[in-house]
Amino acid sequence: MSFAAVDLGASSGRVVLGHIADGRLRTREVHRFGNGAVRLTDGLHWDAVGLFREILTGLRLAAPDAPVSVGVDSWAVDYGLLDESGGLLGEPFCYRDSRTDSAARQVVESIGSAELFARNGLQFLQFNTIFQLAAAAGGARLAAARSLLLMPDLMGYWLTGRQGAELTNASTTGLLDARTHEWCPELARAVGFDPSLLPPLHRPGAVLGKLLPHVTEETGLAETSVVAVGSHDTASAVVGVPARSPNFAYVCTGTWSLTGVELPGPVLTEEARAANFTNEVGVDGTVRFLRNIMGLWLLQESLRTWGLGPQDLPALLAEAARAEPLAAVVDAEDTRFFAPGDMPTRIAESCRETAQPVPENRGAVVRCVLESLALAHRRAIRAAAELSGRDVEVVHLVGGGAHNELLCQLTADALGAPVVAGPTEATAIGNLLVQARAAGQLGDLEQLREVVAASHDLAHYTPRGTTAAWDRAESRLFPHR
Ligand code: ADP
Ligand code: LRH
Repeated sequence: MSFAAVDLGASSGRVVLGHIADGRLRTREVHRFGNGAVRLTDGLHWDAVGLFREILTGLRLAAPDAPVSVGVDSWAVDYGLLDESGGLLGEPFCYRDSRTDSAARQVVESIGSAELFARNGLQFLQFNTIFQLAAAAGGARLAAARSLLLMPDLMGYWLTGRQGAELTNASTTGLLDARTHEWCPELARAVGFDPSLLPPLHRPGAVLGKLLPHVTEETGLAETSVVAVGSHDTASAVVGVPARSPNFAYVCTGTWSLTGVELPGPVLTEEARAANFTNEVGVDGTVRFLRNIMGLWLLQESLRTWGLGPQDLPALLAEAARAEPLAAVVDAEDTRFFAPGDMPTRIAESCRETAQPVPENRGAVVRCVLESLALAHRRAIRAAAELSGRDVEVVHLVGGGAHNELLCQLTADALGAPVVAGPTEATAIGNLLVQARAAGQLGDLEQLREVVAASHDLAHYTPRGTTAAWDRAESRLFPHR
């Protein structure tokens, strides 16, 4: 019995087939495509229709294996608005669009950051859906809208004709109650939109329906159902962490580094809010207590600035490996790095402001990025452990960044703790495993993770030397903390 995972990342998407055999998950990528935001006259957007076309192409390529189900996950927070006939009201905005710069602060000032955190448990990120909707309030599109679908739910709607909101991704909107896991209509009203736009919630594992006839015709898939997975990519990635004990931290590294621990319930303390931690809902009602760190976006945008592409990465990483260690580090949570643009220049500015040497060549810039990420991973993991009381014995680094041996090693060095890297496709794997379970093949999360551990070659990194140099770098960058 085979399953198809559609995993849409901010930098690339893929369609992956999988089936369980002898307690292992066998996977085969059938389609991969690039993704990125595009600037139109009114701001930064995603090409939602283009992404759907790629999904259809991927499903056509998957058709010979006749997957019994398809599950879709994507990055969080972004949405399409539909009118009363179900038509899309403009291309979805990308979360990096600058229209939320002021709207987010205004919402926090009017509701109060403590009150907001007490309700939705989320880290302040200016792009949370609630802030995007505050920026859209009063506009013609929101006025014409009859429903709001997050990206994977939008793709699910185009596949099945059914509208709904999957819980893990809904928890990233800022409109979900962190305790009851129900929508907060009063928060919707407070930012100026009708709560009836928010569709009914469903959990990972729910069957959404069969493919629409024209999708069947287009793809050749006849009996395939669409099944809800952890549709927030990070929720699926955390399912795909090959942990063998509860005492683990994770770093889901792709465009972002989502760094934290998995807990049975939210941490809604004032300390957690002040440390800018988020409580996102995971599969099986778990909580992903984590911080969003700027991630390999810093590297992606540096490459773009230099006119280079992913094919140039190996040579650059080799240069970075030879560069001087810990010459300069920047705060990888600094919002100056959030908008698309010239990262090497922003990095140089940050180094000057903190009285550190400016990286002089590309290898040194990449070294600075990777060391800054490693330091940010360490800070988030230590804070997560302290704020939640969870012991962390091992750090699992999953996602595209697990390909990056230098990043994995530096993370182990900074933390003085072992790092287990892989799988790189943890998100697609988590997506597939939740589908396999919905088909009756697997049990609890622990068992899902046993399958991941049994199915993938993992790389083990042990820390080199002491963390003294990292301690010095940290106090150089954060002298008052
Ligand atoms: P997202 O889902 O956010 O689009 P991914 O998990 O696909 O991100 O990770 C993409 C990142 O992984 C790239 O930006 C790159 O830095 C890193 N990566 C991918 N392949 C390699 C590789 N072979 N070597 C080093 N890094 C890699
Ligand atoms: C990672 C991710 C992350 C969100 C961001 C918008 O792809 O889903 O968890 O915060 O995108």
